[in-house]
This record gives sequence, C-alpha cells and structure tokens, in this order.
Amino acid sequence: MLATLYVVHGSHPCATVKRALELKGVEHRVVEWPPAAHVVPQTLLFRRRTVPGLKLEDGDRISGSRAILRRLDELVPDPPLVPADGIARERVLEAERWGDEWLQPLVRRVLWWALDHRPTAIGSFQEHSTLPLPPAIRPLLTPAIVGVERRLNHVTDKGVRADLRDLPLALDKVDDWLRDGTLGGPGQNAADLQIAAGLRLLMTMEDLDGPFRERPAGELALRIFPEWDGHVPAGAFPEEWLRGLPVAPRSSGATRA
Ligand SMILES: N[C@@H](CCC(=O)N[C@@H](CS)C(=O)NCC(=O)O)C(=O)O
Repeated sequence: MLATLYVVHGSHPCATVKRALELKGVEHRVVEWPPAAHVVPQTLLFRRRTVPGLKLEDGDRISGSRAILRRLDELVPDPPLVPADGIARERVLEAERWGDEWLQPLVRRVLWWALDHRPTAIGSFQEHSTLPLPPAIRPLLTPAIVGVERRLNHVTDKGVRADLRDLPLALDKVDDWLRDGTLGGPGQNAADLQIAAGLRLLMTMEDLDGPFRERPAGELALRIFPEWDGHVPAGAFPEEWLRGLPVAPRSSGATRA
C-alpha cells in the first residue's frame, strides 16, 4: 500500500501519524505544507483545515491523527496500536483522547507564545523541512506565521500562564499511566505516540526540557522521538510563570489533570 501523508513539519500529531506508518511498515510519501498556509490546501483536500491528513491508494482520505491510527489498525493489524479488547483498550483510548484533546492544544499555545517572544528560534524548527524556501526568505515570513498561529490557537498571556501551571499535574497523569502500563509497554501504542509527540515538542523549549527530563514522562518522549527539530533557549517565559517546575516525580496518587 502506498499512502500520502500531508503534514506541517514539526507538528506533533503529524509526527504521531508518521511514526505509526513506520511501525506498520506502510510505504508512504510525505507532502509538506508551509505552516499556517496549510489550512487552505487541507480544507480543499480533506474538508478539514488541520494536518495531518492521509490519502490512501484507493483515493480514500482521512483527516485527524486518531482517525488515521484507527484506519491503519484496520488496514494493517500487526503490530496493533490499540489492544484488541477489554480494559486495556479503554485505557489506551482514554489516554490517547487526552493526548489529542487536552495536551495537543496546550502544546500549541505554549509553543506559539514562546516563538512570538523568541522569533529567531523559528528557523531551528525548520531544520529538516523539505520546503524549497531559501533560508534568507524564512525570517521575512515569521511575523505573519506567528500572527496567524496565535489567532488560530487562541494564544493569550493568561492562558499560557495557566497552561504552565497545569503542566506538573499533566506530567503526574502521564507518569501514572506509565506506572499502570497504559503507556510505555514493549510495543508503542496509539496513546504512547500521541502523548510522546506532544511532550517532545514541549521539550524543544529549554525552560521545560530540564524538568521534563527528570520525569518518566520525559523519558518516554525522548525514547519514542529521540530527534526533534527546534530549540527555544532558556528564559523565554517569565520566571514566575515557571513556578511549580521543576517537578519531582510523585511516588503515588490518582490521575488529576
Ligand atoms: N487534533 C487533530 C487536529 C490537529 C491540529 O489541530 N493540527 C494543527 C497543526 S499541529 C493544525 O493543523 N492547525 C490548524 C488549524 O487549527 O486550523 C489531530 O490530531 O489530527
């Protein structure tokens, strides 16, 4: 099967789907759109403006990382991305949903806030981009891209401050899932791929990378995605916004975030 994956370079749900295709051994080509401008071709191709989208050999088009992973499990059952049945399946699907609906948007808000305040870091996120954009042109596009992304993702100071406050509890939740085996098993499941991609993108920000590395959640992200373009130097966020980090691992407790 030859599939076509439509992405924006560096997007965390795109990385999730790319890794799933690799795990399944599905032959695919990747079409990369410019960030922010991608909403136009994606809407035309998929009737939904977001990446990732996957076009199958028979012409079928699927939009959304979770829907794509479900379809991949139907098409290529082995290795499975979600356990076949029972409580284990429910747990993985719940963790995956959290990674998509809660973690994904938080990561975008935090990252675009940081890039708005450190625009020179944007180039580092495009290091392995295949777009034929001369490096000299890229800085000229930065203000427009950041402006659109801030609006698309409803990025505000108040919201990002709250997001950073929520992060320790979110890491606790991931560590709990690692402890009970929902995440971090011998094979990589759909929730591993979804959550690790979000955490890994957060770890491109040096203010967050240190504290995350100390945590099982951070180790998961690095194990699944050892390489990731992008680096926002320390000091992007006001110090008082980072209070609560670094976050030491808890020994036990219920999931809360
Ligand atoms: N949660 C969905 C949507 C992904 C999503 O929002 N992707 C971002 C890039 S990381 C996007 O295309 N944003 C454009 C927009 O919101 O219009 C998924 O996992 O596929």
